[in-house]
Amino acid sequence: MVSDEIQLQNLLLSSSQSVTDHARQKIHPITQQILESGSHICPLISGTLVGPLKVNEDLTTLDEDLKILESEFKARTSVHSNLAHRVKKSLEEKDEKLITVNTIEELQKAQVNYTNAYFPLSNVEPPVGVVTPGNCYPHRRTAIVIPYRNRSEHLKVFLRHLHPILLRQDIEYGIYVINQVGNGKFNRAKLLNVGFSEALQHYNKYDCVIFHDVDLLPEDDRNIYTCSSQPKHMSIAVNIFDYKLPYNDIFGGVTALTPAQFQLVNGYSNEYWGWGGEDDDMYKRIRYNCMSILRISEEHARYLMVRHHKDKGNEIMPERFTLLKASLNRQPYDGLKSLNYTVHNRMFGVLYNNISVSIGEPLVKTMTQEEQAVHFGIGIVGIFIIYILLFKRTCS
Ligand code: UD2
Ligand code: MN
Repeated sequence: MVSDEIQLQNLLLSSSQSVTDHARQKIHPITQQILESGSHICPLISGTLVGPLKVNEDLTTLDEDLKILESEFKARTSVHSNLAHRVKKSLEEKDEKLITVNTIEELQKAQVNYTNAYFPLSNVEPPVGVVTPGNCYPHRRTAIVIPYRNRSEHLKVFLRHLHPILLRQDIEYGIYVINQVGNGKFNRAKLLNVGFSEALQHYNKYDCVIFHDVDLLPEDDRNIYTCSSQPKHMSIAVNIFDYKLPYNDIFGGVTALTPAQFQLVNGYSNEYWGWGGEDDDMYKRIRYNCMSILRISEEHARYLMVRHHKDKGNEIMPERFTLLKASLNRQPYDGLKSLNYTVHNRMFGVLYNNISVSIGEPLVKTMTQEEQAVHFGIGIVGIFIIYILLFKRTCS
């Protein structure tokens, strides 16, 4: 989906042939300056992409590599801080009045001296924790939300791998690690709901939210981290599935939804505690709301999943099939609308943002695999004892 803001920007800042003189007069002085100074709007497909990539899984240099990346980030200056601030200051000195115009319709209707129409894209600098391109003005803004607990090595490999790719893609982005506090049952879907609301609270200009497992590493930077007119499934070809879709309706791994698409389906269900089901539930929500799933070419959408065992606290949820059957009944109330959680800590950093949360416990307690095994064992022993008691021969 192309937001109004992007349409507006494209209209005003595309080539001079497509923008009438009348429209040009409506351009804010800051935008004018951007055009004149040669700074440009980031292209849809950046020229710096390299295509297929090798994933660096070497753990020995990991901490050192991240330190270097962090210091590079600290030294970066954005186009915002360079030009927009200077122009804004000079406007303020002249005591000019700025009028906010957010959409094309507003702009066209505006009965104002158009040269003072404020073009919000150009001079709003993003907060700490959002990375912005260094040499062009972004018009695509993506929040990457990661459900997380006890996977620090995976997270470091992920950050080292992903940042350079996103920088090459010339988008504005923030990475939100949503860390589930405590040893209770893991709930990936609820963490993703938390991440969605936290990211938009932090920076309300995101036009795309990508829900991303921490152990998945893209193997091609032509897999662009932005949203589409339909919800997008991005991890199509994953090494553990032999680079093929395991089943057609799969919607796990890495997915991209605009805020409007996510809100339309009321986010994820909060009821899937433990492994599995939450991704299929989301697939149903999307289809139920008459949207389709978009997939880019499997040549570009390749991912490597770092090998791992099942985590403690994320055992397979046996009740997931029962939940899935009633999925659409629950959709109107179970999701973003019923989301509750407690934030322990918010840390907005150079390389990522960490949000530690308590998300509660399942209403109905489910058994862990060990508990199931113990119950099964007790059952067998019980049957054996009953058998012995009933059929025991007594010798006189
Ligand atoms: C599959 C899906 C995944 C999800 C899951 C079922 C793909 C490629 N992946 O992954 O998206 O639907 O099945 O729930 O289709 N995590 C932690 N700590 C934990 C447990 C999980 O950080 O203790 C996070 C982490 O980001 C991880 C993600 O949750 O990548 C999914 O868990 P998984 O990797 O154990 O599940 P997996 O690989 O079977
Ligand atoms: Mn995994």
